[in-house]
Amino acid sequence: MGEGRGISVGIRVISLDEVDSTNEYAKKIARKVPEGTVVLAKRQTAGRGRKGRRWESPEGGLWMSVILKPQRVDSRLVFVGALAVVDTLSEFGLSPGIKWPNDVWVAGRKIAGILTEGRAGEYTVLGIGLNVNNPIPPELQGDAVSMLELIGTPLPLDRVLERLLFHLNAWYRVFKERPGLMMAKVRERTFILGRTVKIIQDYNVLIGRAVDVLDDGSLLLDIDGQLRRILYGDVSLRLF
Ligand code: BTX
Repeated sequence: MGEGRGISVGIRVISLDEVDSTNEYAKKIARKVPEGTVVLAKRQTAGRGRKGRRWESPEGGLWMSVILKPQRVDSRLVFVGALAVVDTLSEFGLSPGIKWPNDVWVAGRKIAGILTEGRAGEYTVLGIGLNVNNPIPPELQGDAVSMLELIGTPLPLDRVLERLLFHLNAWYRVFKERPGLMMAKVRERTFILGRTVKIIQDYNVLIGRAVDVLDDGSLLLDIDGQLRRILYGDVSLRLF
């Protein structure tokens, strides 16, 4: 497994005009390509979020998947993507925050989503969707936003990609060498802490105050004075 220090996200970029989902494509080739290979598409016809939800991916956005081969499967890899997006957006003058566990928001609206999928001991595909210059469909207006809408002018997609790859490299390295440091940054950037949230866990609905993100990536919720750990991966979170 590639655990060397020389691993570089974006060492190879496969650029496609159209694909169903870059995550699906990446999963098909993951075993045959080196760690750090990126699959990029101008548009996705069946972009996916969690639990089979649809991810709108018209031309103009950044739709990509990174193939990683960490020693162990680790749900915290989602934060490598979230922090890289946060740092990229900050460089463009925006003030993003992480909506635990896998979205990035700016000004109360979702600008990016991260979807990790993988096969234990073999690979993890880190999928990132970032609204850059793409239009936001009418049904998502009010909930979703693009960099274009916030900045007021279209951005060169290759420049955004270059900064995102830079930050993905940096955070992947921190994840491997100092995961505690990465989690400290996640905590600092998670804007839901201190707020009352609603967690939907299969048939269970929990309402409580988000207290902390623990080092294992789980969310600590205060429900009427009782602390409960919520594991990543099986929840939807709503803000009040
Ligand atoms: P999620 O399940 O947290 O979010 C999906 C929800 O987000 C949808 O139900 C919809 O309400 C909303 N949504 C859909 N499209 C957009 C959009 N363009 N911008 C903002 N909100 C939207 C989040 O899942 C994870 C998404 C990962 C997407 C990447 S793109 C590259 C890779 N390939 C792939 O198929 N998925 C990933």
